[in-house]
Amino acid sequence: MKGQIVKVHSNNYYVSVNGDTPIKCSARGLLKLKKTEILVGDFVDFENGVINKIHQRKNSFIRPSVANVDVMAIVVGFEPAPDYYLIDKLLINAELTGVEKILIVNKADAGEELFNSLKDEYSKAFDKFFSVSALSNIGIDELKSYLSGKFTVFAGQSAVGKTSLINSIFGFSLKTGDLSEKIVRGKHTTTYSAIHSKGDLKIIDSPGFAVIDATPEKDDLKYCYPDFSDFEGKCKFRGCVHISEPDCAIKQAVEKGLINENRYKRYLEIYKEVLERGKLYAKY
Ligand SMILES: Nc1nc2c(ncn2[C@@H]2O[C@H](COP(=O)(O)OP(=O)(O)OP(=O)(O)O)[C@@H](O)[C@H]2O)c(=O)[nH]1
Ligand SMILES: [Mg+2]
Ligand SMILES: [Zn+2]
Repeated sequence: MKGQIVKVHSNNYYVSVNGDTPIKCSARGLLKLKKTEILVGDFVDFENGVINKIHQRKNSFIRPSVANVDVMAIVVGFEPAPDYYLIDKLLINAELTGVEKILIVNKADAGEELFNSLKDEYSKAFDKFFSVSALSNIGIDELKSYLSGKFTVFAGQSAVGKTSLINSIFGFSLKTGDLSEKIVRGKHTTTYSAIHSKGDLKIIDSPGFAVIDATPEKDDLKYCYPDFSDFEGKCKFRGCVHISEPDCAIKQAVEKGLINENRYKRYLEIYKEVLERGKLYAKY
């Protein structure tokens, strides 16, 4: 039988067939031997509680650890303060797979300042922006109708309100956490990814995280910036990576304010990181 993994928890895989109540399964020895990780969102063949085969994936992510999604929804809020590097790196990895990228700015009950500044800074990077409040139900209906019929993953820092949004969208009462407790004790409330679905809505709630790697090779990083695309190919040197080359169209566009300067500055830092990582791998 073919089904979809809706939850992975301590070597148990929960498989749902056509949205039905999930069946607890284990993985066939061979899959374990190959160290093939089975991800939430994977389509699998299973029989008598044993998964035999993972179907080819449309896409997959390491963090959050999910497969086959249509939309990467990055969730932020005014508290905890957004980690812009984390947002950029999530976007970079999403760009490599071609999934749709949306920004959900939660906690709008506290104002729309953050939403407006992020919308400005990331205007080219996201396909769509939402200002919502899980607690006050602001913007939830619009978000729901947009996500209807798409398979979405909620990703982002701990305590931004991913689970609170799931509760508000589906009318559930999943466990949410207290911000101060998370900051003081570094405690995450959601500890594993799981698909939640009802009608046409299908969303993965994932555990919050603080660090991820940008996965592209250094020369490909620039292609993960839609901000640059209008100016690509206009630099003096072919193969310009827009770092220190002369007559760089990207740098000129930054100076003219046509590309957001903060995004570009972080690009330089992320490029360095990717470069260092490449050197590290080359040692082995
Ligand atoms: N003011 C305000 N607070 C909110 C809103 N949504 C969530 N919160 C609060 O944010 C805190 C964290 O909420 P969670 O939903 O547990 O956050 P999470 O992103 O799922 O966190 P992890 O599971 O650890 O990744 C809780 O104290 C919520 O009450 C909102 O719309 N406005
Ligand atoms: Mg959560
Ligand atoms: Zn250039």
